[in-house]
Amino acid sequence: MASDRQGTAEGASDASRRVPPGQRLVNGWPVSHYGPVPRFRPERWNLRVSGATADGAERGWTFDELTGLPHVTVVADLHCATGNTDHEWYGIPATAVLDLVPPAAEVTHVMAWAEYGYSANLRLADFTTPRTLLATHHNGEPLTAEHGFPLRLVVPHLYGYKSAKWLRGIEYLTEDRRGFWEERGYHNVADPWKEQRYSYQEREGDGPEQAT
Ligand SMILES: Nc1nc2c(c(=O)[nH]1)N[C@H]1C(S)=C(S)[C@@H](COP(=O)(O)O)O[C@H]1N2
Ligand SMILES: [Mo]
Repeated sequence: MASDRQGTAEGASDASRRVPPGQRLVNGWPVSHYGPVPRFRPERWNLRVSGATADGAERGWTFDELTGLPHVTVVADLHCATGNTDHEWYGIPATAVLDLVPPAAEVTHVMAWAEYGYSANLRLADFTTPRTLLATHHNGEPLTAEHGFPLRLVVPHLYGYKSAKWLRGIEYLTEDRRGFWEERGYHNVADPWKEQRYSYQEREGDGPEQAT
């Protein structure tokens, strides 16, 4: 997980900024997730936007429909498992989802939903950074199955557990709710530059309830 590198958006080229404290560069691209790798079945697959939408309606796209949405390239590492030097992601900016399916005014967070019930909660502001992507490609190639094919979230500025692989849904939330790892002892916010790894480090306001 790592950092923003020099690239298309506002990344820094200063090497000291590239790797957050306690992180190291690793060779290759390790695979890291809980549970099996799902098989992509295009005829059953969709991406759903649900929860507190502005008009109260849900919206869904097939994979073919998704390819018609605007795409951008973002150069960024992943901060938990990897520190490879050439992660170039290509996909749909998260902001495009918000433009196409406006959230209700009360929305403060989103839940990213993936296959097999994996989930990761994000503050709306973390979801709407220009570098947060619904990625379909990595270094010019479609994602491999292990890395999230056909679609994964990439939140470059947070620890990797926020970057849900095999993404299937975005739920708009009007209050914060913990996702899969956030319920299992990981930090609700997950900023690697602040080393927000574990929920016991949470302070007032970092999570939906007092950390214990
Ligand atoms: N669906 C799903 N996505 C997931 C996970 C998971 O267990 N399930 N693990 C996360 C964690 S902890 C990390 S570090 C990154 C690793 O991504 P990679 O395997 O592509 O390197 O995926 C994240 N996305
Ligand atoms: Mo991770």
